[in-house]
Amino acid sequence: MRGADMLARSLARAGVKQVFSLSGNHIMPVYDAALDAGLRIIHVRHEAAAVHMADAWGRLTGEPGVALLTGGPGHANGVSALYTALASESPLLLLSGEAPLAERHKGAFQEMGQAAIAAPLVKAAFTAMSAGNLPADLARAWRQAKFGRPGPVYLGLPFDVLEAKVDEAACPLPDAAAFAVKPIPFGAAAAHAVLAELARARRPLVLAGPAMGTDRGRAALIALEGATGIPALCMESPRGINDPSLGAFAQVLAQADLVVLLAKRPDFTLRFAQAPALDAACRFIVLDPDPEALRQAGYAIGDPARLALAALADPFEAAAQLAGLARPARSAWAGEVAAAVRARPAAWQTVAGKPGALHPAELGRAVQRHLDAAPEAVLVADGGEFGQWAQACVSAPTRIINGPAGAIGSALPFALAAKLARPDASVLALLGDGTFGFHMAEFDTAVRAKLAFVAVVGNDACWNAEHQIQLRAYGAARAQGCELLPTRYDRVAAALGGHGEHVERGADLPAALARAAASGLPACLNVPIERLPAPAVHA
Ligand SMILES: Cc1ncc(C[n+]2csc(CCOP(=O)(O)OP(=O)(O)O)c2C)c(N)n1
Repeated sequence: MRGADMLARSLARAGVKQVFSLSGNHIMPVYDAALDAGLRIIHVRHEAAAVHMADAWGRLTGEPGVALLTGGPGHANGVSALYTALASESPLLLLSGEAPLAERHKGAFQEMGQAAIAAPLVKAAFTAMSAGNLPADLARAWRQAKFGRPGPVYLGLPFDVLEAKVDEAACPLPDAAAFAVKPIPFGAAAAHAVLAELARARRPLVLAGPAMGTDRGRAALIALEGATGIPALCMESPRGINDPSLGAFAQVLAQADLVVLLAKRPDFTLRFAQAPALDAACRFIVLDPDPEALRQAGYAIGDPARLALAALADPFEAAAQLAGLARPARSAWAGEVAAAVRARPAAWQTVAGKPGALHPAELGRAVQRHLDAAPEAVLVADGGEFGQWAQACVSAPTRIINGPAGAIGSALPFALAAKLARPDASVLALLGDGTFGFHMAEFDTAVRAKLAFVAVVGNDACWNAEHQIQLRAYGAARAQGCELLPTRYDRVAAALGGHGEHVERGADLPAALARAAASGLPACLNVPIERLPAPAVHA
């Protein structure tokens, strides 16, 4: 058996059903081995899309998504997407072919320091050195991706390692236990210490990091909030405390006197835990699975008197233990926080755009009604100002956004992987026109893979987020370079075999959304919108 067969069979043992891939010389043995191992290949049109798809798969299933890329430039193309997965704490395996070990340092075709290139953007990066060890290498990478704070892991696959023959009897495939991780336990004593601090606080908050932005994480936070009466929120937006989907959260945050950071870094998203975003006297309990993150939290918080408690903890274990031991309490504070998070300007319920250009809130209203009628929905939101409007106006039980990385462009690959992970769900992506351009060729992948979703492009013919910066910082007379054309992105989707419609009136949106969903194809609604700054929901 070849190393490639050992790898493909080990992937199947881990429960992997498909790999997101773009072919290339170095990895063709794995394509061949995938036939016998029963692995489906979702063949994409750009390597970064494969990594974004693996990212979405990880967020939706909790198990690492697998991207399989070719060596050199193929690998390099995919690397940028690792940053989004790392910041969103998404379990992912990047497997890239590499030049043969035997040709290293001799000028091999596409020889590149691939592990070194990936290293800053992953939890671990290493290269397989023997075919016999491939199953163990894969299991190790898998466990690393899932353990503690999840994230991407890189495993390099030199061509001669994939082609080398091994004696199967001498190298057994990993069993299920090899892929399992044990969470860091959170004992009753630690939980009681946290609960005692919480009982003394008047305006406590629990803030969770991006790893709890998943369905499982949101359910854990709802259970924790229900058991303790303490508001528990997930922060996963690059806009941090001004996350538009958290309404006027920044106002209540400034009043908190104790914040439990549940695998949530007190980083730029939380203004480094300093005043005025947080009260100068606010204290913190830091529970984090990563010793380095604990150290950084202490450094950011600064004054040791503000650090009530810090402990190594798995956030899910801690949430469950705290919920199990808490005595329920109700407070006006919880109601105030909930009202702040729900707060949206009343005008958004009725506002309409100009002829030929919808107001983003008008678009959001129609999309929300469409999603509310779907039995199961996954919302993807991405882009600049329109992405912020989308997140402020539209919600769904399951949501994927670009996350703290703040990198635009992942929406279409996310939507495609979401349909694969949730075949029965209505998958709807809201994205800006600039954002659409990054991975529009993935409509072709979606058509070939028979993955239907609806993408709604808020088209303001502009890289508006940057245009708005120009207007604010330099004035309208010096705004240059951020214009786009009013391109018919619906026609792009249709040309690639999908369903496309151009919708200029709010009244036409419900029927267009229904037709797009009923088409059974990957669909794009191109909707001209007004060029507005991101919403201010703090009123
Ligand atoms: C990968 C990446 N490149 C560039 C940026 C900078 N950026 C943020 S928003 C934005 C404009 C996005 O335009 P569009 O998707 O059309 O949304 P709009 O702001 O127009 O609503 C740009 C260029 C980024 N965040 N990520």
